[in-house]
Amino acid sequence: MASNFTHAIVRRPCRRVIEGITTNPQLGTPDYELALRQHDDYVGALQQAGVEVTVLPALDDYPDSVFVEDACVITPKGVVVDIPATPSRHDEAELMLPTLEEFFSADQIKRLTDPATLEGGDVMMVDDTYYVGHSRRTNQAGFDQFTAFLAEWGYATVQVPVGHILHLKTGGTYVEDGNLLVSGELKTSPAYRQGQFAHIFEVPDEEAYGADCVRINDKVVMAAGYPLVEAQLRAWGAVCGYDVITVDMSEYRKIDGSITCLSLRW
Ligand code: CIR
Repeated sequence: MASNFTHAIVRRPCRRVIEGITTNPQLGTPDYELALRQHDDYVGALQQAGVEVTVLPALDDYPDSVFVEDACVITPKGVVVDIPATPSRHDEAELMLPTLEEFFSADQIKRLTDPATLEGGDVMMVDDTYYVGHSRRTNQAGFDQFTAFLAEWGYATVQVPVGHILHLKTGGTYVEDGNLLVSGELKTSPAYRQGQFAHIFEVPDEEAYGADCVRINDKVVMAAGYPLVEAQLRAWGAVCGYDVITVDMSEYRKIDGSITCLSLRW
């Protein structure tokens, strides 16, 4: 089932993006001006994929707020507002609410409650099934509450243990048509092996960052500089009818952000 996305939400990086949380300090500090230009290119890629992009203003007090994906999960039937696990990011979900209310009615917006934590980077949509990482950022209560909300909309969930990587989608993404990219520890995940995937591409470790991509209509947007991932995506795309767009993500990679993190899509 190919996606039919019409909208996306992004948020401009704030100056304090250079203070974003990172597990990769050896990559250095992001260059703010370059991060802005890369954000422009990312928005351009979304527009090329045919979605109308709402660009929210920067939030100066929230270094990681450019990663809007973690604030909520948008499904075709409604939205679940997340509770980010990290204190510095906790309020980002609440701050997204007024924008969500412009697009969704009150009965389409569900809210997780304490003690749940869940971040959108841990949620991967596979048609009507949502794979949810059980990670440092998404706890059992988050999974349970999310599952109950999605059941009301007719969707299933599958919990996937996540060890040392940040989020589920850090370790690979579904690009539709049965095609899954998977990297690192998730290569051996039973949840994926028993899942509904016709083709699984095991991303070599040196290209692990490239495993987080996003399919939007007849495009897949991926980070530039991962030729093996790109070749696989182009091979699938030749069969499935999509093109690949590459975007330089160097400044976001420095603070653990990847392609999917920078937008909400529906
Ligand atoms: C964080 O640690 O929360 C941010 N520096 C990176 C968030 C990346 N978001 C995502 O993968 N969905």
